[in-house]
Amino acid sequence: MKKRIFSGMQPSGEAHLGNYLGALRRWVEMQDEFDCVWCIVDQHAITAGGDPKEIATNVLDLAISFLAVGLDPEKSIIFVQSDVPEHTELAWLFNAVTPVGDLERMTQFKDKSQRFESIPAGVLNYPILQAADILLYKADGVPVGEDQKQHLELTRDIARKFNTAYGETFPETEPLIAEHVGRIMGLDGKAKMSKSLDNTIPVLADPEAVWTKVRTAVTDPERIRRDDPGRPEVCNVYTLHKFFATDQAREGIEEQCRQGAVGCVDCKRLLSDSIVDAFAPFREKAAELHANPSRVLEILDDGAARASVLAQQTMVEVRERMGLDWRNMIQ
Ligand code: AQP
Repeated sequence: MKKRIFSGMQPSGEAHLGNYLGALRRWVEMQDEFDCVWCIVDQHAITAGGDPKEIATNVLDLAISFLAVGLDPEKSIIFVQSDVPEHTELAWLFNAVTPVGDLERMTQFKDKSQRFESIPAGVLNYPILQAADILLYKADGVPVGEDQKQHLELTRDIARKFNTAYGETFPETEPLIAEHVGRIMGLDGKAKMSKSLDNTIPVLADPEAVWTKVRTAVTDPERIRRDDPGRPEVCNVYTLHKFFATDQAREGIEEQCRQGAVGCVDCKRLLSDSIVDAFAPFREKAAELHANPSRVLEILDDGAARASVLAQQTMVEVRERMGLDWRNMIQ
């Protein structure tokens, strides 16, 4: 039997280079080898509020991005979290086995809670819903970026605690974090590229929009004049070139940067052009899908129906184990 893989992405803005390199590109590769379930996690995107209209539009846009980069509904289940209510049911039940202290020590909670005067409980409980997303499908592995490693450890703890309290039910899911792409840095070169930090390079945007973003990227801060020798090893633009340029082109950029023969603006222009070229076929496919949203909705409906079958199987088991299948249990 093929191993089951689950992963999700928030519809909280345009898919960016970090999402693509750290997640989507790998998801596409995994489809032939594994039994894959890919989810648009809209219930995560509302944990800290948000404009309802924007979230709804983002769901459709993210579904289009999934399909445009090559996720294939013939090979994988592609669906929206809120279409399968068992996610929130299981999350509630996992509250019974999750210590509050474990949630409070999550780095992402500590970082995000700084942004609020009054912290929404959803920001604290987010990893419980994430554990439910994954364990509902009894996933063997979850491809994620490094930002999610700690949450995945918590998912394993929750599975262990549930199994100890109620009997063997859930696997201990493995985080699948790829080398080199686990943490793509944002345009500021300091923080992880992240939609909520507005430091992203969108992957399906038109060429001008890509350039508008890339031109603001921070480079080597010690390089003041154009002919100052650069230090590619500290420059995020150079790091990003590695994902797009051939070995030969990359070596050329590195050498010219060290000699001060190529300026940072030219280097960013090269990067922007490479990104625009690399994503051209995906942009084309996305435009086709935008013109035919009913096809996208069909795919999501079918995905939700297939995901529901798996989710319901797990919940029958969980309800019985926890004493919630009470009508049958009192007979
Ligand atoms: N910078 C990144 N480098 C590598 N992988 C990344 N991922 C996200 N950013 C990077 C991976 O993409 C998948 C989807 O994650 P997400 O929807 O939480 O992405 P986000 O852009 O980080 O979203 P937000 O809305 O801005 O959320 P926060 O602020 O929570 O990060 C995951 O597999 C993730 O690891």
